[in-house]
Amino acid sequence: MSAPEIPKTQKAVIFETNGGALEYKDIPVPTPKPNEILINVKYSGVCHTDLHAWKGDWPLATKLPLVGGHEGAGVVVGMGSNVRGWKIGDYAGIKWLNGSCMTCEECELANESNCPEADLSGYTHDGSFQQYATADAVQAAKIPAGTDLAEVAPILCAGITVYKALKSANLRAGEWVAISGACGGLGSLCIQYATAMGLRVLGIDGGEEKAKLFKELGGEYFIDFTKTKDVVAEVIKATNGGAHGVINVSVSEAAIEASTEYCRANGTVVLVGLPGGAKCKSDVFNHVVKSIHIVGSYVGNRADTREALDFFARGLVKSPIKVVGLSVLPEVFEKMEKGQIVGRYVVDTSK
Ligand code: 8ID
Ligand code: ZN
Ligand code: ZN
Repeated sequence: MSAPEIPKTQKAVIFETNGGALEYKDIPVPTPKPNEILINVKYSGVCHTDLHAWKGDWPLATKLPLVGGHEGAGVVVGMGSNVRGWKIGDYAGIKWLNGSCMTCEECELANESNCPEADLSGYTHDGSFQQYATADAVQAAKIPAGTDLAEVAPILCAGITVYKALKSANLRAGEWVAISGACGGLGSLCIQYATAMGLRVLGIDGGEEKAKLFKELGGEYFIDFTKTKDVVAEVIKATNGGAHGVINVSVSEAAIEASTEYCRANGTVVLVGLPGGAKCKSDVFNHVVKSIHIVGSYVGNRADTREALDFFARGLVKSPIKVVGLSVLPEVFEKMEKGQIVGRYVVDTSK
């Protein structure tokens, strides 16, 4: 394929300060560094992390001004001189981990997301809320030709993250996994990966619409936290003794604490959601006597990416998406802040 014409400017959503105006406007198209590919982003998922980044919720500074977004799916339109393994026209994905040093101990062990020099899309590196974005050629995700780019977008963060989190829970087929925040972006994919792995899925989230989505995606037992008085007791009853594993994808400190109480003896609580300033409180007596494990899980590596995409390609996982224009990103953030997103919103960068 001949090199496509690349414009000088493009549409993007950009902010100058954390919590400041989200401006939809024309900005220059970036030039790829020698190690980078240039991707014409067609669609980008909107992850709750993008909202945290904009608000400045975490003890890690964002680049400013910043173009957010890290679930970008598009087409390779350019590349730097050192790039190997990509050609113009390939489908490529922008992930949270844009690039890493590849020489430190964590990179050597394939824990690239834990690299002290990790470069993060939509955080320290302009991300996918623009029509053209750059990505390190080593870390960019390979997306098979013919894939629906809107539907694959959420796999690039939400899918990879929950797939890795489920692996971190060390569960066996037939065991119970509880998903706290089951019907948001990460949760709605987690239900399906868990089901595909042969696990029994209990979901906790709030509202009728989420209860409906939970059943549609194959979940077995739903608890509405806005209506249930004692979530801990109900999980223990429904799972006959507690969930063998818990995936915490809600943005709630209280929900994380509760998960340490309804986790079964010798089970694993996986921390994924990142409520600003939160602490994981676990009663020491309960923790010891039940010998529970509490582990953190942070996106996934290149193998997790390939495997998570493979579940999607085989039709085992579908993205429950709603597609809207990039220009209405502020409205998506507003809904997300209120916990009103059912499944995942994906922005179309052409609108
Ligand atoms: O690698 C990682 N660890 C990683 C990767 C990607 C995202 C971590 N995250 C983090 C995000 O930064 C965010 O903090 O995971 C969290 C969830 O991201 P998301 O799935 O993109 O958010 P969402 O779509 O808003 O879904 C959150 C769900 O939690 C429910 C909400 O109703 C919503 O459906 N929820 C809340 I808020 N409080 C709850 C509670 N107390 C709850 N569900 C049950 N109990
Ligand atoms: Zn994300
Ligand atoms: Zn490194």
